[in-house]
Amino acid sequence: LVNMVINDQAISVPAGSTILEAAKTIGISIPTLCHLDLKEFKMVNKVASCRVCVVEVQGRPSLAPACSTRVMEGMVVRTDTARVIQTRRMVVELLLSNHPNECFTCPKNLDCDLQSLAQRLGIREIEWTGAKMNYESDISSKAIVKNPNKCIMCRRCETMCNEVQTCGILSAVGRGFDAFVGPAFNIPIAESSCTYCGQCVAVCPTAALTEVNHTGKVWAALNDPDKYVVVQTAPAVRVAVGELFGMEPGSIATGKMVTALRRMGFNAVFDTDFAADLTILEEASELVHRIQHHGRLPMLTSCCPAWVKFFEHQFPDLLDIPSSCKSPQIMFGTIAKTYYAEKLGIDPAKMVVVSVMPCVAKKAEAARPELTKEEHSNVDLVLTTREFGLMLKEAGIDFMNLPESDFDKMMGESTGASIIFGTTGGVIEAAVRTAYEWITGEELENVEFTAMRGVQGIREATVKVGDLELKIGIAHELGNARKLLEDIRAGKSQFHAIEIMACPGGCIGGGGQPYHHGDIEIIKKRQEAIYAEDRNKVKRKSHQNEEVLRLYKEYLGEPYGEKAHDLLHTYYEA
Ligand code: HC1
Ligand code: SF4
Repeated sequence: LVNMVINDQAISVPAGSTILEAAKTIGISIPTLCHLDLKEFKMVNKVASCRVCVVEVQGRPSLAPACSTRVMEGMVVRTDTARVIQTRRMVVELLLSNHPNECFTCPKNLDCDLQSLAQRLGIREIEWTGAKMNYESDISSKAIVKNPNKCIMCRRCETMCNEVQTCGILSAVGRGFDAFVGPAFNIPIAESSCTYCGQCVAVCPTAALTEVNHTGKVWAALNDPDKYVVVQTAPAVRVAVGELFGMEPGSIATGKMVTALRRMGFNAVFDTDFAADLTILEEASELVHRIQHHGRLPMLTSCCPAWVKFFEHQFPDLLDIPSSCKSPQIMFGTIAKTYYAEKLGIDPAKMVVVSVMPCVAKKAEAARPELTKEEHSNVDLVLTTREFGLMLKEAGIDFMNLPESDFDKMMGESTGASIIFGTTGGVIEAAVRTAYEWITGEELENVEFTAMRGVQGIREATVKVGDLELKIGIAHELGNARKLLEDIRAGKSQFHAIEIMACPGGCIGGGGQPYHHGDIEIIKKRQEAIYAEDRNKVKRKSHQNEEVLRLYKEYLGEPYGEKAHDLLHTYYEA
């Protein structure tokens, strides 16, 4: 421990702590802007570029950034002197002098770290008139909008993209007042190797990076009497949407969410979890098939669209190892516009399928050419959890006081196995629950595979399935995925199956979720809620989903059979 004094209080803190961390232990919150520290997910932005967190350290002539200055024995720090406060204000005023004055219409209005900092520091006027940037927004992609004029060069997105995701898309472009972070040579995002994981969006403190907005198109569809509009909700949305309405992180809001969607006017409210169970029937079949017929191993899960983009861009020589299963989102769209449309006698061209997803890459996935056969796409519009919340506010729906209700029948049933898709490790755990029973012919009693759970970037588990020692690998964040893929490429991988999710914690930490503002506890609480919701279910194995079984009986035939292949499987391209 190191002994020191902050604002006259003597404290002892672990050696290696920063002044910022030390101050926090005694309830002193030093303002920050560029700083971001989600340590357990290895997401740490340490550039210390903004200088908002400066403090006075006795004996040092210049102010020190609290986020990157380590404590030392006998250090005496003040976080509240007139000089400190003046300097912080000046730093923020300079940033504001170079920032567009459009808070009213900004997508991050009331959710912007720069705006809240200006409020916290009580800034009411700006002394300088800075040069404003005047770039066009980059609207080239189906998922992410980049507005360089709002970039404050905090470099959070760059750290995320380059160090955590190892995608290397983002770096500084231009100089001085005109500098911003973007793809090299400022090429359009759509022409880069961006995976659309959206983690840059998740950590951008301003609206320099946001999602493509589908809310207007969804309202238009809901108000079009010729359209039959169905909605599906992803597993991770129900454990996060409540945060937008003041519920504690980790609250489960499934029933209210369903009622809210019905009140918005959707003709049918369905669950992506239904399609996740369907995915497991296909994916577990594929895994068993590959194991029993000496197929290509390990098999990789394929439901995370950013991860799919990543291996297409970065590992084009390994395109035969991912599962050929479409993601649950896309399987849902396909089944809605075939089986469900036929059952109800609705012309699929008049059906609009909307998804509510924790993810921005799902917008790009829904627009992939090979998944948008014929004249209509399978999934037409994708809302993030945040956009869904905004629409509810716009409609004046009092989320907190809504009664709970259930999903509609035919594509609304789900098991616990499908719910755990929402956090990394859950997809493969769900697949093992089913594959175990299929391979051994015995009932699996304890369905919880705790070795597959947690927040570590790479996890391994071995499950005894009859005579087989089934070896499972799990990774979240693309940098960790890269390590597992490099092992495969080098012929060193021992796994039968690997689950990969691009975002920290999986979909619960997706780029379309309510902003976590750097609080890792929020992501962990969502994860606990996912496992709690699984335990709440009587049926916890995908092959127990009656609606899925009926779909096979009435329409698809056998899992992994011809019709299932035609409708539920896809291919990848470099
Ligand atoms: Fe996910 Fe999935 S779990 S990818 O993380 O396989 O987005 O929640 O909907 O498709 O089911 C996201 C979540 C989601 C799909 C499923
Ligand atoms: Fe990088 Fe992901 Fe952002 Fe694309 S979406 S720029 S891959 S962090």
